[in-house]
Amino acid sequence: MTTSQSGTTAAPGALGRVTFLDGQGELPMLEISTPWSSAAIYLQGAHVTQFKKKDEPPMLFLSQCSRFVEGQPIRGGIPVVFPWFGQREGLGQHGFARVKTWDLKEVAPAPDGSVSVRFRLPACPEASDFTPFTADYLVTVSQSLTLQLVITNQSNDAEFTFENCLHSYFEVSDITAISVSGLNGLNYLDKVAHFVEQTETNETLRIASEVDRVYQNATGTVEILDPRFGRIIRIEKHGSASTVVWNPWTAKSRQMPDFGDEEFERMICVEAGNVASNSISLPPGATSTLTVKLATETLT
Ligand code: TA6
Repeated sequence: MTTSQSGTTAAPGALGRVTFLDGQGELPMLEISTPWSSAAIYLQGAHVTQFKKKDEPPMLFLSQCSRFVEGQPIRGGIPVVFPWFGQREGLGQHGFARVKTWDLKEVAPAPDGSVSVRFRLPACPEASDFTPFTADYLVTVSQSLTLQLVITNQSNDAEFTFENCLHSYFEVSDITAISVSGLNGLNYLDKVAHFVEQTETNETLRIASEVDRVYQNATGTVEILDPRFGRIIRIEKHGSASTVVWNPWTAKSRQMPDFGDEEFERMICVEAGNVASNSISLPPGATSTLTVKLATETLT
């Protein structure tokens, strides 16, 4: 690690600042501030729980009912889903990476005011069922938020097959007032309709009921248009062939103990990753990088 463990740390002359704290539930976290924005990251799950540009509403949604308990997922922000997505028999949902406490390897405030931090998933018993791998996660906070999940197959002779997903929860003014563009023409697995495969025919997607869709072979940029907040959230990605869109709506919200009954009204998940038929098979020694850039701009 290249900076001290406590107090406020910044490279001399740099404008970015990193503060190490005990967050909710006394879980260790980092608060980052830059000339343009602020962010919060918990070591558990290397979980970005907030990114906010100055003079804008938060970009990420974080549930008021979230647990902050060691070994349990945080509800909201950006869970790192790896090495599997969804249910896996006998194992938990969405992999173990989101509930492990990641090692903080580097904190790098840059002269231009941005701040990058790098985490590594530590060795853990759950990983021993998989081909040996390393997982690094680089988070860069500036005018936008850039996330890079870097998986390397450390085996000399075996493939490593996995799924990954940056399960971003976005804050919106009103779920019925927003629309999502960039999905038209794509095929998706509809989890609300028993995984039946459908084709997106809408130019922009509007949400008026539970939506849980895995868009396949979806490599393009997606935008959330939010007229009441007067902003666009742009999700730009590389190394990702799947986009997942989720809003639990009323009944599912009530089933989730760590999510408020009405909170579905002001969130939407638009997630970038490689899941289902887009899972990744990495040859021995190879590396795969999933990069997601989240940015906002004014909607006029
Ligand atoms: O990405 C959408 C999804 O897979 C949904 O099916 C939904 O249940 C959600 O993730 C949340 O999963 P979680 O395990 O965090 O409750």
